[in-house]
Amino acid sequence: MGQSTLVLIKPDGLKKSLTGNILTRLSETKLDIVAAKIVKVSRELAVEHYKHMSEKPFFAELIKYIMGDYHKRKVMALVYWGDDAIGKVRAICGETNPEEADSVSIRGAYGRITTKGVYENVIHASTNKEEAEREIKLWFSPDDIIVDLYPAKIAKKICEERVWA
Ligand code: 3AN
Repeated sequence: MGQSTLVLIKPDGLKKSLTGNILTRLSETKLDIVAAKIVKVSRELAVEHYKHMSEKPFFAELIKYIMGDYHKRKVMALVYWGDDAIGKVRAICGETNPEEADSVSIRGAYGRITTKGVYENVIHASTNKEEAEREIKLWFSPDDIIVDLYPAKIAKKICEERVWA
């Protein structure tokens, strides 16, 4: 069964110039990339993405980390699609704790634990189908994705938007 999953190359991954290595590792899955963009993460987006962690003692640090306070103010967001996408991507990412992650996994090879105790683990990947849908809808609009993953509707825009001058 085809599945979609959100992948984020976090600010430490971009700062350490790991984008190429990470995308190469992920290409082993033979999944399709159906959306990709570079995002300057707002506090709102960061808090919404990690809302399930809001009670954790390291939450404030986690928000600073994903917003790029410690590295670069950018994240690369991608949607991968294909057979068992969630499991395949998470297997290559490795365990959440980079010290427990298999050393050949992305997190095992490139992650670290900061002196403040936050796992800087280079990459995020959705944990299950429900989280994948929530996260993809949070990070991408329907028109950013080259396939129709979820039902969408036409909304009349009443707000101003920037266009090329
Ligand atoms: P995963 O990203 O593997 O799904 P989550 O959702 O439990 O893991 O955690 C979200 C992020 O919070 C992790 N990627 C990591 O940066 C950080 N984190 C999780 N658990 C801890 C912990 N025990 N100590 C410090 N940071 C953590």
